[in-house]
Amino acid sequence: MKRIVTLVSGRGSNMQAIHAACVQQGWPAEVVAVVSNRPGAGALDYAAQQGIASAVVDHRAHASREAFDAALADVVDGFEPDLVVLAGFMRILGADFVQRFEGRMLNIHPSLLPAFPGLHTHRRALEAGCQAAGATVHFVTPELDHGPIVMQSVVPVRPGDDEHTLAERVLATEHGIYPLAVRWFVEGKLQVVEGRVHQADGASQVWL
Ligand code: NHR
Ligand code: GAR
Repeated sequence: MKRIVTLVSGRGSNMQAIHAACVQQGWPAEVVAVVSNRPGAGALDYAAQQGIASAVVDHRAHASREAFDAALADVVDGFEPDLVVLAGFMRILGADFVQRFEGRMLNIHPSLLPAFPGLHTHRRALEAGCQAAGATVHFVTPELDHGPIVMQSVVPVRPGDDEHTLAERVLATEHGIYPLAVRWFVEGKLQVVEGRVHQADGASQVWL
């Protein structure tokens, strides 16, 4: 069984989608922990309800980014993960943290990368006049939102959209693509060649 540790900061709907798919579809994997940098994160309530171990590493309790990263890495390592899944995790991780888990850490970012890395993606996509938006599952590398792309979803931008309506439309697709990407990882079906991700069965890596 592959051990999945999820890192969250908020409600954790992506973490829940992954946990539910893992249980319902009988993956050779288990979500062993939910780790949050925010004590009040809704994701922690879900973990408690489901009997998933959880931990809080509050970034405000650490004097520097390096100290936070080191504490977080120790907690995550303690759960002996085969895969670390960032699911709405909102702290930038330093190179030391990333290198400790490189090749076994995924993130979902709510834009069509390489467009709009960083924060406020939906607002920036609307301001740019984009006609399409989406989400990207990628391997985490030290450079923010720049790792090899596992899968993307595409949705239309509709007249009258604001960042909330667009975020909601994109989020619904995140709950489709993130569990699929994690399933591929735990089934050993992802291979990274020259910075590009191949799916062993030739399954489509875009959700339209
Ligand atoms: N770390 C690395 N090294 N590489 C990535 O690809 C990462 C990462 C850490 C988080 C998720 C993320 C995203 O998908 C992620 C990807 C937070 C920020 C940010 O600016 C940016 C990107 C992402 C998450 N955070 C502020 C900070 O100073 C704090 C914001 C807040 O607390 O609300 O860390 O886009
Ligand atoms: C998701 O839309 C995710 O893509 C995004 O935050 C939301 C978290 O929702 N992530 C980022 O913006 C990372 N910077 P969730 O907590 O319900 O999964």
